[in-house]
Amino acid sequence: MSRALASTGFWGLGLSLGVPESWRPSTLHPWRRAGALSRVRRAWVIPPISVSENHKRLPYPLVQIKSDKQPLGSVLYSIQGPGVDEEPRGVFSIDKFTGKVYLNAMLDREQTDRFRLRAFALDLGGSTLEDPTDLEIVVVDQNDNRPAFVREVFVGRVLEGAAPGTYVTKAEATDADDPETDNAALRYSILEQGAPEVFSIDEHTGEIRTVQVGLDREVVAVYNLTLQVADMSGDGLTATASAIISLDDINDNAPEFTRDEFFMEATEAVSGVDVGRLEVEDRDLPGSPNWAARFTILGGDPDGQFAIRTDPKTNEGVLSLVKPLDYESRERHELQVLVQNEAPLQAAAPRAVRGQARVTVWVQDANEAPVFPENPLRTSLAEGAPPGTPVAMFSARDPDTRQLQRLSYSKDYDPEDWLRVDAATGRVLTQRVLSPASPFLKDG
Ligand SMILES: [Ca+2]
Ligand SMILES: [Ca+2]
Ligand SMILES: [Ca+2]
Ligand SMILES: [Ca+2]
Repeated sequence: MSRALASTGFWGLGLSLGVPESWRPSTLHPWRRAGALSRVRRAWVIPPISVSENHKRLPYPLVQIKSDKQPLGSVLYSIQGPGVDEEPRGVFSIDKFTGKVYLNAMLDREQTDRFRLRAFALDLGGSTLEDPTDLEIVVVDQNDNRPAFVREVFVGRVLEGAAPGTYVTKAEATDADDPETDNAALRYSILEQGAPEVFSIDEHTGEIRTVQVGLDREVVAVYNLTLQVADMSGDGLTATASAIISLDDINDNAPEFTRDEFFMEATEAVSGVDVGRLEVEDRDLPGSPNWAARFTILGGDPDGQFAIRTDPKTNEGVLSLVKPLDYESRERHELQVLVQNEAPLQAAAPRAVRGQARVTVWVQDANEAPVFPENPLRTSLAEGAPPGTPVAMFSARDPDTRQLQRLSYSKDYDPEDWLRVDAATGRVLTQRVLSPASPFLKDG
């Protein structure tokens, strides 16, 4: 508050604030040197009058101007300009008899940092005693503005494994105070980040960079930093913001099978069916090419009977049959299977322990029961038909086509022993005259 505000060269005009009421303003002779200098340059040589913003004791005497022509008679002083009779009106006034200039309102440097007034000296008759002269009033800054970050959250991204010193993002703050002074001299710092220190900030530029080697997304994917900015070159008013820094994934983890060996069973003689699933793990970003598995059958499938596709949801390998297996020619298949990512693995990534697995597929011998295409078979017969009348012809099918099997037919339930079945052909004949009164006939 009570900083020395200005001392103005050869005029010896010194103003300070916070002094007692009895303080008398310095006297300024704005016209005294006028004659010695050219008219054009005259305004330049009158030193500015400095006054601090936020001055609360009002009215406050700023300066007293005097004309050397006063001995010739009474002088009437007046001022004009923005701050007097132009907006903002009434900030300054002058005692027309004494020439004392008063400040009447609290100043805000951030709104108006200087006032240019015109000063007049007239005789009592209203005639000009002196040429109008300029009075410049400079508003001196106080640190009355806290620095402010331009946003609450700064977002940054950096590849995991990036070299120390890699640029991540830039924090930025403003301060409404005078940029020429310490009041707006900002310094950035990181208040909080997880230990150990992972990021640094340039205190002058706000640039955030990596510090550590071996940033690993699979350990910490997102960092949340608390940033601070302080004026007065770091010792003044402060403000805080966050920086959220995400590590972008690289493919630094090889996919691995969860087991060294998988066992499955597959039915022979079918194709286009799934046999089983191969579970894998990959620590990289799920759903990304760094995570997605690709399977290769390295050996054990000389006839190309197997294929492996990836389940995009689970990343499992789905083993399927593209050509039918044959139990009789091979009961067991042993496949050597490799898993890799869609994206190439980083050269520095550790080698996979279970990058390969053995898959044992046991072939199931298929011997399915024959089936009747029409079951039950309904038929009708004339009443009193003689024995030997054909009733129906059953024809069953055996899906077990790869095995030589003979079908034979026989009857199972015939309480009144009416029918006879030809075991080889499946033909059914009557062997007695059917009685319509029999409780075993339906609908007569
Ligand atoms: Ca400030
Ligand atoms: Ca200020
Ligand atoms: Ca990976
Ligand atoms: Ca990774």
